[in-house]
Amino acid sequence: MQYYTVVAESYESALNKARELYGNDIRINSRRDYYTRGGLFTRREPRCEIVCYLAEGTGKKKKVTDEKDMSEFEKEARTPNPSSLSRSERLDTEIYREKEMSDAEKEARRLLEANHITEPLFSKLLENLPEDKDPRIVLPDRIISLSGVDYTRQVHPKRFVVFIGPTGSGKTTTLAKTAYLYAKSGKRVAVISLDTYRVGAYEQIKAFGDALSIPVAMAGAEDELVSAYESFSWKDVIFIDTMGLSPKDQELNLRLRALLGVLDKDRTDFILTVSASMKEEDAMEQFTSYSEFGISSLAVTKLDETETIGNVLSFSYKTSTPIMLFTDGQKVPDDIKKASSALILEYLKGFGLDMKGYRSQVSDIS
Ligand SMILES: Nc1nc2c(ncn2[C@@H]2O[C@H](COP(=O)(O)OP(=O)(O)O)[C@@H](O)[C@H]2O)c(=O)[nH]1
Ligand SMILES: [Mg+2]
Repeated sequence: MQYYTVVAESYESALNKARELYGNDIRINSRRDYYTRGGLFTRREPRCEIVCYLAEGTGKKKKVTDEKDMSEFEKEARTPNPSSLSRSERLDTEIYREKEMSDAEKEARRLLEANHITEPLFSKLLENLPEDKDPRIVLPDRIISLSGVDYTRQVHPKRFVVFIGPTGSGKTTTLAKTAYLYAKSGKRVAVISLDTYRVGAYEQIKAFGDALSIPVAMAGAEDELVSAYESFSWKDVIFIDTMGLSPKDQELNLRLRALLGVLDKDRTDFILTVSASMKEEDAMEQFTSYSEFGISSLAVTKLDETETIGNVLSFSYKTSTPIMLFTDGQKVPDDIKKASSALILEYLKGFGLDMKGYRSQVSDIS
């Protein structure tokens, strides 16, 4: 008689797997429950091994359907007695084991999920993962090498820096913080706001400008934009605030496109502001609707409202758009940081950067 061995996480899943592989006429000869050995990164896990055979020619061949009560099936399956299995029959056993994931990969997946890292970055980070190395050491390195940080624009912004993105994502606040960051580093900066439509928009940007001693001009039409930036001809960088595209107001969108069309593309950077707590589908939708402008980099806002930044890193990777800035609060001009590898590492959760946990693991081995 041909015997089959199936190993799975529980008796039920082993039985289901056996039925899936060998059909519903399978009978169970023996069952063994045990735990896997715990590893450096993993807990012990339950396993159930069943040895089964096909009830052929017994005359009792009976179809067992999925609906049939499991315990009845098991009772019936307990013939013949497990001890009657001879040594040669055991050797004849065909062994099926679900492909076991290495401890390192399991831990790596757990870490990536806990940090909300999504595809395609998720799979990329797991590619050829070494089984004998701690994923908490391997992964941060990989995350950093796959994360795009826009160091160039941080230091050498183009003449026009336009902030685009949905209403409420933090464009105006982030623009004011960024303008101040450059002013502090010795650049001569000015602000032009194209948001002449929203109530209170002028007051908001003017208040920031006054508080930070940065000149602010408003421009609602192309000629006004041209004369505004000409009046700032002696400035190094001109930051341009926009009102965001509206899914409902096509006329407004046309006007924004016409206004931005005035700027010399080669001398303009378009920064898309996305809030860190935004859902990935929404961020993708925004990215697509603004893609015609040629998005240069991302300003990720409201980091203070999220626990992890995996979604942001995944979005940046998926859209091949580097991150330039992070903001983590409403305070202008303080709550802004230039993106960097060090900052990304700081926001990763549960890696070897949790030094206390890491040290105790190390002392366990030595
Ligand atoms: N918690 C938090 N709030 C922010 C941050 N950046 C902006 N905000 C707030 O988000 C709201 C919308 O910001 P605003 O700059 O007017 O967005 P805009 O419509 O895109 O110009 C304001 O209440 C800001 O104070 C941030 O980093 N953290
Ligand atoms: Mg605004």
